[in-house]
Amino acid sequence: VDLEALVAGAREGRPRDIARLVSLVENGAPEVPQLMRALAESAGTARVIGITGSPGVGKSTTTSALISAFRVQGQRVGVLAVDPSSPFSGGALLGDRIRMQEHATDDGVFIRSMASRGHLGGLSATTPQALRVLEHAGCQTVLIETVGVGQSEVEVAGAADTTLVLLAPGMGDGIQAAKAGILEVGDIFVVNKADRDGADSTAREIRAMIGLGTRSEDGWRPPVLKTVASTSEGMAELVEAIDEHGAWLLASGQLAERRRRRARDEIEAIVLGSLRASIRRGPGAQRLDAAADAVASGRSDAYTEARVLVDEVVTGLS
Ligand SMILES: Nc1nc2c(ncn2[C@@H]2O[C@H](COP(=O)(O)OP(=O)(O)O)[C@@H](O)[C@H]2O)c(=O)[nH]1
Ligand SMILES: [Mg+2]
Repeated sequence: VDLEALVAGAREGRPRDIARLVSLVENGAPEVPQLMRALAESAGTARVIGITGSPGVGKSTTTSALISAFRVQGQRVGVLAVDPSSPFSGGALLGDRIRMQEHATDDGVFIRSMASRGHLGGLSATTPQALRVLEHAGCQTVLIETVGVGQSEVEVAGAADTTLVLLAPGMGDGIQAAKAGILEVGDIFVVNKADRDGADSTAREIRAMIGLGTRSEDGWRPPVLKTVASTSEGMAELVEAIDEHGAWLLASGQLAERRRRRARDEIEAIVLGSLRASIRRGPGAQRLDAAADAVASGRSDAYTEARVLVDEVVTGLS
C-alpha cells in the first residue's frame, strides 16, 4: 500500500483514494496507526451529525435530504452508513444506497456503507477513524447513519456532535425509545412520516417524556420536530435546529467536552483491542491456555491469572 499517495489523493478529494483509506480502517489494516498519525491534524474539522432510529423510520431518506441542504450551502459532505445489526455488509445497506442515489454522481459527496464487525470492537473502534479520513478529505459535515439496536445508538451518540433520533407515528416508537435509553442520547427528536396519522400524538408523547427526564440539566432542551423526509418537508427547520444545537455546543463548552470524550473512547477501544489481540495470538494465547488449565483444575483462580496476564501483556507492549 502506497499510503503517502493515498493520503495525498484523499486530500484532493479523490473518491477512490478516500474509499481505499476507509477500507484500511474498516479492515484494521497494519497501516492504520501510521495513517492515523498522518491524519491527526484533521481531527475535529467536520461537524458530525448522528442519525439513529428503528429500521424503516426514514433515516436514509432524511440523510439524503440533509445532504441536499448542505450541498446547497456549498459544503462537502461525508456519509457513513453503519449497520451494526449484521456482521457483514448486507441487505439493509442496499436500501441506503438506493435512498441516496441522487447524490451518487456528485463529487462533493462521499457515501460509504460500513459493517461494524464485532471482533474489531464494533462501532466505537472504526467510526472515529473513518470520520478522520473524511475530515482529511475536506468534508465539513459528516452524517453517520446507524440502525437503532440498543447499544449502537449510544455508541453513535458518542461519535457525534449532534444526535438526531428519528421516530415515526404509530408502532409504539415512543415507548420503545424510552426503553432503549434513546431519550438520553437525542439532541433533536424528529417525528418523520408526518404525512401519516398520529404524528402529533407521537410528538406529544416524546415531549412529555423529555419533560420528565433529566436532560435539561445540561442546558439544552431537545426540540421535537415533524418532517416528511420523502418530500423534504420540515428539512429547513431541521437544518435550523442542527445549527442551533451547534451554536449551543460551542457556547456551552460541550463541543470540546464531547470531542474529548470521543477521543477518550477511541483510545480506550484501541487499548482494549490490543490487550485482547495480545492474549489471543502467539505466546499470549499459550499463556492464556496455561492459565485456563490452572484455573480449571483448581490450582489457581481467574482473578490471579488475569492480573498476571495483564501485567505480562502491558510489559510486553511497552
Ligand atoms: N410516507 C412517508 N414515507 C417515508 C418518509 N420518509 C421515508 N419514507 C419511506 O420509508 C421507507 C424507509 O425509508 P428509509 O429512509 O430507507 O428508512 P431507514 O431504514 O430508517 O433508513 C422508504 O420506502 C421511504 O421512501 C416520509 O416522511 N413519509
Ligand atoms: Mg437506512
